[in-house]
Amino acid sequence: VEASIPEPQREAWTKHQVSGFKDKDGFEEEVVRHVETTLARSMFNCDESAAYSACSLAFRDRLILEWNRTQQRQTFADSKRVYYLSLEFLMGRALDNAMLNVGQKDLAKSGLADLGFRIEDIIEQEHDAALGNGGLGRLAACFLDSLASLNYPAWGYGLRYRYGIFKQEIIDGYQVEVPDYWLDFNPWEFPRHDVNVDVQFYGAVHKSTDENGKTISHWEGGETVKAVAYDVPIPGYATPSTNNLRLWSSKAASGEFDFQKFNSGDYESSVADQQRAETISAVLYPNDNLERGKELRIKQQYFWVAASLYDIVRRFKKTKRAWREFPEQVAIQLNDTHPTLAIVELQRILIDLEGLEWDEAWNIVVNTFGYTNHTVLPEALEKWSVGLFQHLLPRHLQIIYDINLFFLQQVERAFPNDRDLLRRVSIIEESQTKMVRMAFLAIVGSHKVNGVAELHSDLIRTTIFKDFVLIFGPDKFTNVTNGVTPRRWLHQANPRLSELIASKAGGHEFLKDLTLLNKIELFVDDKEFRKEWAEIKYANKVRLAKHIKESAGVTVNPSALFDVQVKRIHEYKRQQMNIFGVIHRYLTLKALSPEERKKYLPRVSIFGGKAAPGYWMAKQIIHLINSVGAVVNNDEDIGDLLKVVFLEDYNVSKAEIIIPASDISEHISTAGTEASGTSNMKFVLNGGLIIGTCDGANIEITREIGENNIFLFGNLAEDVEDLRHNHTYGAHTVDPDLAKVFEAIEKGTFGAPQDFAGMITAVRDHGDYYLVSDDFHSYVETHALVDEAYRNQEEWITKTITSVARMGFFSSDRCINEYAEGIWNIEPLKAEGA
Ligand code: NBG
Repeated sequence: VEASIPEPQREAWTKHQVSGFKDKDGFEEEVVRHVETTLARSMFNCDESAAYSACSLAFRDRLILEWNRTQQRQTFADSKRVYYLSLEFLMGRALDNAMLNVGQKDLAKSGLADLGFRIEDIIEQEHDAALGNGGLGRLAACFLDSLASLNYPAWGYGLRYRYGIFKQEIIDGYQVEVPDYWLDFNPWEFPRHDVNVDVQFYGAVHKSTDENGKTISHWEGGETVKAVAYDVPIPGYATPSTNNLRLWSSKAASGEFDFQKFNSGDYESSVADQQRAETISAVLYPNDNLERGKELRIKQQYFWVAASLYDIVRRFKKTKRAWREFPEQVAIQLNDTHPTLAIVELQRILIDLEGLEWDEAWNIVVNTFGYTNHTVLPEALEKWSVGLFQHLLPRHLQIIYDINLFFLQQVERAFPNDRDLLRRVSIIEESQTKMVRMAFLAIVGSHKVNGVAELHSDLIRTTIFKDFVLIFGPDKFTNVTNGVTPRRWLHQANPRLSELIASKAGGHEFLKDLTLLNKIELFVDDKEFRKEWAEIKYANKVRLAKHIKESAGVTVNPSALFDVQVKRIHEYKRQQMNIFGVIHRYLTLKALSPEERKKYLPRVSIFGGKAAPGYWMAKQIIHLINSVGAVVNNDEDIGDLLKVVFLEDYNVSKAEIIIPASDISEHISTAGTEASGTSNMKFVLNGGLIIGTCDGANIEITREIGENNIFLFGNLAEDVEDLRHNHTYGAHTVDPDLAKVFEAIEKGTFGAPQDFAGMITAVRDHGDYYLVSDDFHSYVETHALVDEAYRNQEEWITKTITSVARMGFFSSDRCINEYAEGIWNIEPLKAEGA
């Protein structure tokens, strides 16, 4: 049915065209209207949560109008679009961001005040949208903000998990996981029940021959699940452009339930089909940098990829262009290997459904896709068993075999008789159980492959993907160093600092062009500026201290040095080294006379982060941190000199409080393991210094801000392999200071020693894979330098101002422009007024 309104009736539509609220009065009117109609409440029962809902709905209505216009503009311009496929989008809260991006926060603040509410309390009501684990998911969220802010025609595609990342509770010092049922009320999504796609699983492949004698494959039978679209508007900053994030939710294809079964009295199993289908999008896998090879996970991947590609292809087909123009209209970016099946699915659509020849189709596919690698950790590289594929996606397995065959033939032609090379690069790993290597498939099926920081991109070129550089040449491999959005991570999280910068950098332009931050370096000696700079940091620390008191029950002194490590708990990120360092400090303090002790700089060690529920060692680390806190925080000899805090349930909205309050933050991964890190950028951008290893983006941060403004320590990536070799085959002795720390733990200073035995034996007896002992001495020494530097407050302030001034490079806007130019070949589409 043609859904477009015929010309004669359009007049009525134009006459009644909806527009968003124009001023404070209009805003208030919208809020009251939503309270009284949408929420069916009144001024007699409007609590903060209802006010939040109504306020969000008022903004959502505004966004949706801009969003409609943006989509119409993009369709009309018919220019190339980019599709960002990510299994994770760690969005955090939306209301504050929406108000700031559309430039209406002040209006909303005074409107809400008129209605009897404080805007801060209203913002606080919102539940984080936590559809991601850590850096990878948050990067996707920053990218969406930049794509919209820079007016790129772009869509995000993901899954609408019913349960996002679990909520973490700390009970008796242990992590306890609680489900995050975030969809109870979510004003930011639009269900599109009319936009749905049937996705097929299992079944079998049959061949037939057409009139020209060509073989055609038909994938038939099996099970069908329905994907329903939910759209989330993504507002750009200071532009009307509002992009779309489309999240798919799974439903039984047969409708609510099977009436046949129901009528025959089999109610339970009639509902079971429904529930089984809904399981696909039910829960986010809570692993960061780890893949488990579970069947439900690959079902999620195919479900999401198939629905997204169907949508993308449908949109392209409306333009009636020839297939060969597909890569001129469509760029698809694979956020890690999770969406790699999209490569196979597009090839399948083109050859099986659209009747293209293999080579023409493959050419289109390769020119469409780009692949971003986010890790070199072997346990995080996806591999799926051939048997599982055969069962779940039989036609895709055949296509993968063909892709591999043609690829290996190409390799054989270029490097004749190098059988070991063929074995090494084969997409199919010929192991005991044959496996499909998803990263290799992603490389072969994309025209560009990028890492996320210089060191990381060098590492993938010289280690895990070395053979592919030889085969495809170096140009296919590139680097795009990560970035963060200054809108959320400066303007929203640290409004006072943002205003102070604006007052010296010529207004808020720096939020659109972060290189303008360099203007504040001129004021590094300006007394007033410095004073206010320091006051803002202090106020942010007071705010965090209040949060620490409320959530962890620990009183901390805002004048102490705040030392922060917040990120997923992982052995490679080395929170264990941090807590060992804290214990070392504690033991040192205890050994001093009260007079000597007083000379020490007071410090608060703040930790936060979730452990994957099945990651035993990570949970042990959390337990040790809490156990050390319980002892140290109650030791009267120590008082304010050392406090140890574990902040429960670290997430995006808590990061917005924690990051602006940090003096020094820890980015201390074993060199060569952290692909980039992005919180390092956020901390420096907020006037905190960092202590870190020569790893990931730390290296480029150092280059930008100057090595006097960062505390680097530890072994270099190039030496890691030799060190590990020596641990195994040479004499491995534990650093003497670290040995004392182990001794204290084993004496029971922090509770039952057996609770922490795993952490100790990993270092002492099991090869110290993460080089904790090798780096410990320089880590402790560098912390002493931090203390010394912090004592000189004037110097410290100079360092922080200089660093912020030089952080312009790390905007996700720069990053997105690099992708647009070097990988996607797309142009922004400016709206009037943008
Ligand atoms: C993570 C890396 C981080 C990096 C983010 C974003 C994965 C697989 N990788 O170092 O560990 O900052 O990706 O690129 O989650």
